[in-house]
Amino acid sequence: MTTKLDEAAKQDFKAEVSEWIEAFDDVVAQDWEQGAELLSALRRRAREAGVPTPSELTTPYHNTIPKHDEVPYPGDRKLEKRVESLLRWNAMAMVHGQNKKDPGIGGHISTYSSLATLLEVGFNHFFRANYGDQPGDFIYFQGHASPGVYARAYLEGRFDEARLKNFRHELRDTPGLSSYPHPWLMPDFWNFPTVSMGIGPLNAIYQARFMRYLENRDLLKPTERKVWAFLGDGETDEVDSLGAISLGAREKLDNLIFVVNCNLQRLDGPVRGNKRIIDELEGVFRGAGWNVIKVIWGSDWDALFERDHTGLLLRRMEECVDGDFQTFKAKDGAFLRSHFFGKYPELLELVKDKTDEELLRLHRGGHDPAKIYNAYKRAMEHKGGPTVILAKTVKGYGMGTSQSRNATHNEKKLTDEGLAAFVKQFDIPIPEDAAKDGSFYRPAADSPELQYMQARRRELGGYLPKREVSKLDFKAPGLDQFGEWIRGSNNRAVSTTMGFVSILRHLMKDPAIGKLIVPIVPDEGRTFGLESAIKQVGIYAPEGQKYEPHDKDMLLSYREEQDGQILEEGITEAGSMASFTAAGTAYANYKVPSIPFYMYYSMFGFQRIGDMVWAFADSRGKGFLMGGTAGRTTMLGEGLQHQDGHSFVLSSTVPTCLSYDPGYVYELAVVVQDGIRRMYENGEDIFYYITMYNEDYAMPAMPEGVEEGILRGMYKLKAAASEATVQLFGSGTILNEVLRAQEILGTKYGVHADVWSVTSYTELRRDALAVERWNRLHPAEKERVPYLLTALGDAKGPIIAASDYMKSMPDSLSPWLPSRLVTLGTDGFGRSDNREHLRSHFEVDAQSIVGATLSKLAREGKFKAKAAQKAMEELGLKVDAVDPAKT
Ligand SMILES: Cc1ncc(C[n+]2csc(CCOP(=O)(O)OP(=O)(O)O)c2C)c(N)n1
Ligand SMILES: [Mg+2]
Repeated sequence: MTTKLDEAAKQDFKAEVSEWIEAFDDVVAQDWEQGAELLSALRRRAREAGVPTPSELTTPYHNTIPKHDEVPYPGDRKLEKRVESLLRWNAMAMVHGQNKKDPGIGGHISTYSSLATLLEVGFNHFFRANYGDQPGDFIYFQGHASPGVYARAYLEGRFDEARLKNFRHELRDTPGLSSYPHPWLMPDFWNFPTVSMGIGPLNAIYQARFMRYLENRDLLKPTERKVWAFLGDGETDEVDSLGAISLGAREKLDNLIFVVNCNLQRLDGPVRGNKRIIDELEGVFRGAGWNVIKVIWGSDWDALFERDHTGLLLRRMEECVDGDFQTFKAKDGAFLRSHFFGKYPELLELVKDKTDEELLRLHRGGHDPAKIYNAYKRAMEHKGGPTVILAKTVKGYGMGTSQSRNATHNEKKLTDEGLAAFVKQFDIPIPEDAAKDGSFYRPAADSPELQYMQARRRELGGYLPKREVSKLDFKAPGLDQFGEWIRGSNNRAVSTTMGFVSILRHLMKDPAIGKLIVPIVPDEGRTFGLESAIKQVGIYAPEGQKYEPHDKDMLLSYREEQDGQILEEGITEAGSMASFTAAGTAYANYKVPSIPFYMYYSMFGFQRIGDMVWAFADSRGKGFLMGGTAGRTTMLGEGLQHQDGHSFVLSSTVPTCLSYDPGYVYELAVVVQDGIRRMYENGEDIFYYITMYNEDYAMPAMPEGVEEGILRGMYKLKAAASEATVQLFGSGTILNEVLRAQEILGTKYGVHADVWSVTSYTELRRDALAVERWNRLHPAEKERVPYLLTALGDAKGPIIAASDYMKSMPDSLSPWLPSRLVTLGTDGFGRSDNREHLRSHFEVDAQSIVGATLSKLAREGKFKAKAAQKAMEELGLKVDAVDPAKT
């Protein structure tokens, strides 16, 4: 709709617009929230009337909270500043000193220098160490800011000087200080590993969600507890950082606060040199439904803004991109005057009474405690969704010539002059020589600043970070509880997946631990047959089920409940892994020993979210990763991207992960039972990776006395009819092929073989390595024997090992089985075809196992070579086919 207005009408209209704005200003002056309501009512009205109202996601480049809405700062600014200066110095001294005595040892100072005030306002006024008898706030620190967190523990008296001197010297006498937050290395201190960019923010979102899950399921008393995640602006480039933010808004996580340290730089240079990262993030977070609070300019800018009636100052800021802002902070006050204010005579006039020095010191919001306090306070009070605070800071703040330089991230040391200038700027009372050496400085415990600091922490319930694990009263169900699965399937053909789901359902009914089970699934519940579990315990949905499911009359309908037990994550393996992490560490963080079972497509596990698994292990996480649709040839039809033949190679790299490849449900049951006992009753910091297959076959009953073998990695499953000259190893579903091969070998070729079920190559190898190490270090003592060899005993002949995984798994035992071992496995890309063809292609079917056995016997002179060659033909083996590993 266009309307032609004549000149007079135009003027009239202009006046009307001014009147409207004035009226609006009046409302806002009284109550900004009413202003917001008015605007949204108008927008709604406009939409009803068909007037296009494109909504803008970004606001002008200034602070979200206007000056007149700020509350006064409640703390003692002078003492807090003093403490902060001491923290800055000691963090710097620690990194600097360490690099002086041990060149190249590394460390970071510029991240903390930009973050210090943001953390200090939290430590002094917000971060609670407990809520009565309940755990306190959770803080995800920027990993590279660790030196500052250590410096605080030093001032608090938690660390002594010797401890600081062991920063990045973890292998010396005094307990070390790890480079970054690692609960594995500092189990009394750090809670959350964050240093791999993106992992912290993602885990924080799911932590906040899991907290609500525990509350909604009556496992945790609701409190005002918050999850605070501090992240870098560069870190937001990681898909992990932003990929799950919509969950925060969708589930109304007002217990979640992100603080993005927008120092405009990452490692190499500016985050968005040609744009403004704060604008970009504002749009992204607001679009996802977050409450966004920008903290751009410090209080000393307020007066300038108040005097600038034309809006020119704001306009000038909006003409600048982050590359400009970075340059302004890297240069001096005169440069700022001429290049920023100098563009417009009116702006030069605005700052004419300020010296260059004063211009240089005009603070950014993220260095102003009053602005930060107001932002945090509003974030705490915000209801109905998460908040992100976008705080503008200076990277390398106070580091003289290093400040805001592209290379500042990697700065480890200052020059002597730089150090002298630093102690002068922050008024650290140490002699210049001591400054140059990077001497620490901690005032007397009864000094006003330390007394103040301690009083603030007392008020907030104690020190942070800290990690405490209490002994929990937990009794694992005994193996008798698993009787049904130990006795086999009565000839009914079932898969290990089906067996597992029925074990899971049974566990959830256990009166003692049932509630603690946390099933997690990324939109694959039906693939694993979870429908019955969905009906049994419901899917967690904080708002319940607002609709009537179309299948409500059916036996197994889709059930969402506010206290539902299953975490149905949707299609996000990373999000599911974050839930697994929150649930698997709840024993420490909430003192609730929840037991997560994360069931997923094994192909989309370790190789997709491997870094998160590593962080999970670092966190001392417990629980069960259940790799479903396992195996390169058992997962039929789906092809190259779906068929997993290598997750065990990856899982074997995680030191606390125990991996099992069970072929029978009783094996799986034994591992799960023992796992619950070891992790939760014994308190061992380990977790499990167990594969589940979807091939159906009759599950036998458990033979007598095989439990130890199952857990340690192998046991004899089926002895040969008469004395064996060959040993066959089988794992997972390929165990069936191995049993068939045993049969063919005996009946057709007169070769007798024992069959062994190998449940864990990883565990067998770890045991053998540990024994070997002991033998190496104790040459004068009687040699010990690895379990693998003890179990084999005097079993004769070559060993042919076959599994649905890569050959490197059995090959990892070759140091202890020299020349005896022949491995068959599924190296190479998968194909879409059926099991029979896949197993033939990858040479892991019964025929291939028979062929490999005869061939090995022939090489050893125990079977006629010609006969072996002929057997290949009889068995239908394509001896000249291209190697599947290469096709
Ligand atoms: C996944 C991952 N990739 C790369 C790195 C290496 N790295 C460490 S810090 C850093 C830059 C961080 O920039 P930003 O997030 O802006 O934090 P700042 O130090 O500026 O506060 C990089 C690339 C890492 N730690 N993790
Ligand atoms: Mg940055």
